[in-house]
Amino acid sequence: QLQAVIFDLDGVITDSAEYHYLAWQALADELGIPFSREKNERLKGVSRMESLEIVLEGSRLALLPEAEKLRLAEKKNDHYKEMIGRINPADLLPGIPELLDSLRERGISAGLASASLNAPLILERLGAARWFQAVADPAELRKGKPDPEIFLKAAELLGVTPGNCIGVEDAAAGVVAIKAAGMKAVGIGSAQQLGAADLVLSSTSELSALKLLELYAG
Ligand code: G16
Ligand code: MG
Repeated sequence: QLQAVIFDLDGVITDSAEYHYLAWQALADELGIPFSREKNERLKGVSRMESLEIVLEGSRLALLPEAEKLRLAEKKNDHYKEMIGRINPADLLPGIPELLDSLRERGISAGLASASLNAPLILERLGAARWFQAVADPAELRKGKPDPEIFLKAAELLGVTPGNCIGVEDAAAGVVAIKAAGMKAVGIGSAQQLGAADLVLSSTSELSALKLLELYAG
């Protein structure tokens, strides 16, 4: 029986990716290093410090001492936090409130598996914290996606068996993490990028509790 659905945040619950992009672009401009939307694609689902490494890749700044890198990451995060301070319930992606209500009515738990240290703040701003029975804390984990650790942690916090869960992700590394956790995976985006998922939907508006139950049963 389907016990829980475990969600990624950025790109699935809300589009905070745009703010991440703007904050990284501003930092890159300030440092005088090239950055683009294309390069930004590689940052999706990736931790803050790993993202910085990708941003600095190919530049001399990649050789900066760790303390300087931490300072740059903090600068990006301050700017990012300033922008996400404006997030509100209207920023929930289409179909998500209906899906979370419907899961709750059916007694199916919801968990969050986001690589973002800002996830609890964003859930509060969205008015979405009430829907989630568990939020995995990425600060406590050793490995990021594509490692399954964060999805397994969310299942553990919910007290459910991974095999009785479905994970929902917008990033290829996230889909790999879900499958490695032994869960069924739903990808939100293009089938070309998320081919490893058991079901790919082009938008969150296509998600429904019925579709998830069908996927689980099939
Ligand atoms: C999100 C984003 C990533 C971001 C990461 C860390 O992950 O997709 O781009 O780098 O969180 O965010 P922060 O700097 O806020 O800790 P997810 O897993 O929700 O897609
Ligand atoms: Mg994501």
